[in-house]
Amino acid sequence: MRDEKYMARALMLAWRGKFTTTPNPNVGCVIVRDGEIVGEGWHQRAGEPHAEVHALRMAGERAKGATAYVTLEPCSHHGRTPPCCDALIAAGVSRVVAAMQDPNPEVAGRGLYRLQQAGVEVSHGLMMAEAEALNRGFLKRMRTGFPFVQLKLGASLDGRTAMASGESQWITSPQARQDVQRLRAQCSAILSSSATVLADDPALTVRWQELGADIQADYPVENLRQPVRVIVDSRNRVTPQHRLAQQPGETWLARLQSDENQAWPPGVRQLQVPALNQRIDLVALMMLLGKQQINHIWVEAGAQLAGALLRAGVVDELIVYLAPKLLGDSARGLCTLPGLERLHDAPAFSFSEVAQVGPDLRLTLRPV
Ligand code: AOF
Ligand code: ZN
Repeated sequence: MRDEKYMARALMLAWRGKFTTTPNPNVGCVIVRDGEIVGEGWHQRAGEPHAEVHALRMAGERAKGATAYVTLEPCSHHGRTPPCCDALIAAGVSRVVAAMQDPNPEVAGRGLYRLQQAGVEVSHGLMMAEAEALNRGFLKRMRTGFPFVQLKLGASLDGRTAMASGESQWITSPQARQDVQRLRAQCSAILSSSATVLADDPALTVRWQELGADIQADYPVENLRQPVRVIVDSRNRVTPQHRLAQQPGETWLARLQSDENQAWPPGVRQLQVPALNQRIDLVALMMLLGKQQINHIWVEAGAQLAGALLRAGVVDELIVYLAPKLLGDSARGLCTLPGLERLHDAPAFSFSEVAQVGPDLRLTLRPV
């Protein structure tokens, strides 16, 4: 019971890194001695100290004989920073409670094993589901090599996304669009298509001032990180003049063949991706993005790419903003899929959450 209270606090602290830690996971740590919290911390940014190190620094001498609650197994490897299990042993911590093991092959049980070998009492599995929810992208990439993919869609009550003319600003409410900004800010990469770039010339950036006063108060502005913008561009249609090529952060153009004749701004890279029927092989693209340490992808695209990703079976979660409007029969549909002969063949989903966001609904679904 008491263990749960401290682990809940460690989880809460871990979430504070949600905008900044990628490609590293969100991790929180609480150090307790004689029923008193003597140290706590969370991982803030890749390359910077891990959660345990922050907590140990705060605890100082009081870490001796204490219990450390960590939302992820303490690491055992030399990455950008030294192993946390060694730091915990050196500080004289006598018990470590981890919510889950770290599936990173560099760690994978070795952190807990080394603690145990050093005489530290070790357990794992407390509030594991909550710890899994912290790092869906990191954990999927470590386990499978693939990023976690969230597909965002905005639609009317009759499942339409734009008028026949293409007019689509705005079907959903300002509150829903702020919610989108908040989720966008947490991903490692935003995926879109050249069709969207050519039609709307979007910036695809996170705009801190649009995230809301509560977020701005809790997360200082220097934490700003731009997700990588990844554009499926099989016919090399994006140019250096498009807005997204000039934004802070990086833009990666997923192409069949790179184009050496254009002078790209410094943040732009061309990724060569294998073809499937003369288009970008989306499964190969996901594998490649996983290799580039992209944990979590947020897709904001039109009906074509949305349909293609669903058909390729690479979508882990759908986020649908549903506006209480009817756009009528001539309006455009949610995603392009080949016509089905039988209901039996219809792709099916299950709802995992329904929330109201301003006047709209946000539906969270998983493919079944
Ligand atoms: C921990 N505590 O707070 C985090 C851990 O390159 P590095 O040194 O930052 O190591 C990154 C890896 O360490 C990352 O892939 C994951 O396995 C683990 N992250 N481990 O003990 C932490 N962030
Ligand atoms: Zn560590």
